[in-house]
Amino acid sequence: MSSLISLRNIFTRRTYNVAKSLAAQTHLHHGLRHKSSAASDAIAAASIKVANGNLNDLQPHVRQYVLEKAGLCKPDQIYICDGSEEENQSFIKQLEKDGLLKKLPKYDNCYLALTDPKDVARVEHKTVISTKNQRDTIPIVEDGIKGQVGYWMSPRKLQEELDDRFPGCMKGRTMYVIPFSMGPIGSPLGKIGIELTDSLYVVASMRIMTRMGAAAMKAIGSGEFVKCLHSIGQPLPMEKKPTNHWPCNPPKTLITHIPDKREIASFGSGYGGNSLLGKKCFALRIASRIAKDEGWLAEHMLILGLTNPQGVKRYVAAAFPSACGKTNLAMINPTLPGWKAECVGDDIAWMKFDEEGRLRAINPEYGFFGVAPGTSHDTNPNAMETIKSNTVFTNVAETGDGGFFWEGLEKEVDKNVDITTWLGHKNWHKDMLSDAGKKILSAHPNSRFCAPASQCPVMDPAWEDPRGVPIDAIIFGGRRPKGVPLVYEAFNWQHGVFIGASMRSEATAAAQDASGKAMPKVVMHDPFAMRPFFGYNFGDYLAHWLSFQEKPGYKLPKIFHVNWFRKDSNGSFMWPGFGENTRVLEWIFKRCNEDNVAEKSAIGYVPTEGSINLDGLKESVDMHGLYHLPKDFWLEECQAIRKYLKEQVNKDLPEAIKLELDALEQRVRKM
Ligand code: OXD
Ligand code: MN
Repeated sequence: MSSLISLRNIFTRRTYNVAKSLAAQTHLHHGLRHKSSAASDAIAAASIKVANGNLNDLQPHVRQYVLEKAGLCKPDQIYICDGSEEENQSFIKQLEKDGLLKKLPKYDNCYLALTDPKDVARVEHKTVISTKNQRDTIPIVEDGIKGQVGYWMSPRKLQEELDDRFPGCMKGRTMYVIPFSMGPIGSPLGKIGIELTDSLYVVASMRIMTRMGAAAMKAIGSGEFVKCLHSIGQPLPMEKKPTNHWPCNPPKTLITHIPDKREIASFGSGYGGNSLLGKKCFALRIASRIAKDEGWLAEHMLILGLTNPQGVKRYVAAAFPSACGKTNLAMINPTLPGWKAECVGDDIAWMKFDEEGRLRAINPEYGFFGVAPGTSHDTNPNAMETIKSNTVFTNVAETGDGGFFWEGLEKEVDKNVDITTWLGHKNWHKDMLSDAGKKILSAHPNSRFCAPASQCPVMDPAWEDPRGVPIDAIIFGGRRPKGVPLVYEAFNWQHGVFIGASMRSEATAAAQDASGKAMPKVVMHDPFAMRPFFGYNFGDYLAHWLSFQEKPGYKLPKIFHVNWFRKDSNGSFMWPGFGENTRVLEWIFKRCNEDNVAEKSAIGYVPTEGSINLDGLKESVDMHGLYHLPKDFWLEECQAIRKYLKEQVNKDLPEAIKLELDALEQRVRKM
């Protein structure tokens, strides 16, 4: 049964009839247009039922957007979300009734969603940015080279694709209007969006991930808001019953951005980064473009507060590609006595220089949408505490006693408890093999928890400070099994920007190849950990970062690179990682105090002998090995970076970055 039917019984229906005033307002429209005119769409929508809220109470430009999209998507009714707990509970009940959420009774107010197995992750090749000029979105790559830093679509093609998808796509469903704030409401660093969606799972998740509801709607006033349209792309009645009660439309999935118009339209996927449009689509792709226009930075970075035993506090922002333990670092429990670490955010930082020239950062999000597998009391006890209540889990396994399970929790569940995998295989156990000899995973590798940030026991007292927190250091990192030392510091801002541009990390290209064999791991370029998230041409992005060094009075943070993942010749990790990473953070902290604990190397400043505090470390660590800079490795690294930047950024590569690369290569040659 669709959510619509029972919502009809729950909420009083109203009919909105403002055809005349709408016709007069349509000239305000600047966004995506269906081939029939926006005015006639809006007029068609004017007699639509409103299940909750009052369209007359909306600001004219908000009402305009809602009605125009309702006219296009033709939902049965509109529901304006107020964000209240009562409303949320009614949605959860509805989701349970529709089979989209299942209560996990072991915890308080926690639920499990299982998706169609075809809708489990972000789909990069179906994620596009549309600008008039291709070069505003992506660098023009060298002939015969496949671009890797974003996908561009012409406005004409985009219009065709949208016309093929959105007209009538919400028939039989409800269009929910979600007003939301990225950042504390009223923060000078925050921004407002409105997401229109036909998915209640999206509404419930957006309520966790953003500050959603009436206060955000009020905050719009007559101001700008980012327009976010989302549809699962399955009007009713559906031709086929949805798999797992999860309607979606994978063959037609398309995630589109129009940065010039601050507009997003996403079709066909209900999953996380494709559907919770406040996150990757708005807070990174659209926001990075707004940030360029307005002179600030929207980055794929965690924000962490560190207090030393003397009570001095500093904040750092850190960018890591996926699979590098970003959420674990954001919630680190320091092992060094007297040190405290507090979390401001685990994924995205919006950062702007204030009138005193200090870089200040907010976490635009309100929750964590974290990768579940690998999270445990050993790796991240604070995350485990955070997800004990009010959390939506997606594609994890379920235990017979109503709990969650995933790879990494083996030590934490009763050996005799039944485990049902995300795909519904019962009696799962860790040695389970399929006919083909492949391991069956209990949870999907990209399964997630979606939990309120306020529940994290180590949230920083200033995490909601509207002014943001002052950033003293920016850290780049990657998973580098060879050659890259534990930590090094950029010589200056420009060198630091070059280090960000050169970021690489080991990733599994795919879990299996076509024949089911495991694929080798490869080191991939992921500049600034932003490769899938740049909202504009990566070359222009580099120029934007570089421009801050020209600004008088700006106190530029120091820039570092860390690598927790170096391996020895036996393939074992050389550094213990996790809470012990505080030892590296301590060194970074000292460098921010200008302590004399660094010496020059070919690649940057590295710690002087003995300056990384190893007191109390349980295992012995080969610090010389961790710092060794093999000449051959670094020459190859220079070559790989040169090839990548030449092929991928080509004519848009700022001269300053080329000079940094030449200088690095020269220093390495002299090693
Ligand atoms: C995420 C990602 O989901 O970076 O945070 O993919
Ligand atoms: Mn991320």
